[in-house]
Amino acid sequence: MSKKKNLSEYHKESLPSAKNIRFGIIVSEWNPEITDALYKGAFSSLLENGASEEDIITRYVPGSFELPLGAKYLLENSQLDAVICLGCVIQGETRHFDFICHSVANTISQLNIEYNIPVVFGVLTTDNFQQAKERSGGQHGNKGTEAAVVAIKMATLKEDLQ
Ligand code: DLZ
Repeated sequence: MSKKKNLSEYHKESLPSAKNIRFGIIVSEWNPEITDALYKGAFSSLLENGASEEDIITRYVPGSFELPLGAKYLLENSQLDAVICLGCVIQGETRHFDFICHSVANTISQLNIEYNIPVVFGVLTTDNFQQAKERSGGQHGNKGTEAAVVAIKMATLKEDLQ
């Protein structure tokens, strides 16, 4: 379906400025080649849209399963307007995949409501390493970039309505 589509394209002109928005980024160390690329995509997209480096705090966790708790620590100890969770879970032949994906997605979803702050699900859940490569700076774009765009949009939406 999305064979040739770059899923990360967005209209920069219509995106609100990220200036003065404070971001947390939590990065999983599992599949580091992929999560490093996701991080670069997210970080550079925030800067390109007006965020400053001093307003971005980055922390690492061992695996995607730990992303929600890492995000919670950030939310409780830093004044943030949005948190981006970056990870990569590859299906392989283990049932870990289902357990980890469901747990991470559900718990990140809960954090959004519990803290009333956008916590973005920037986690690749792919069948294999190649698919992950294509979505972390390859032909299908970079999910880190998509997560940054979502964080900017949601933080701005909240600010607009307050
Ligand atoms: C154990 C595990 C496995 C099998 N696969 C992945 C993966 O593809 N991506 C990922 O981010 N983490 C994986 N992990 C590690 C778990 O996320 C977690 O760190 C451990 O189960 C310890 O809680």
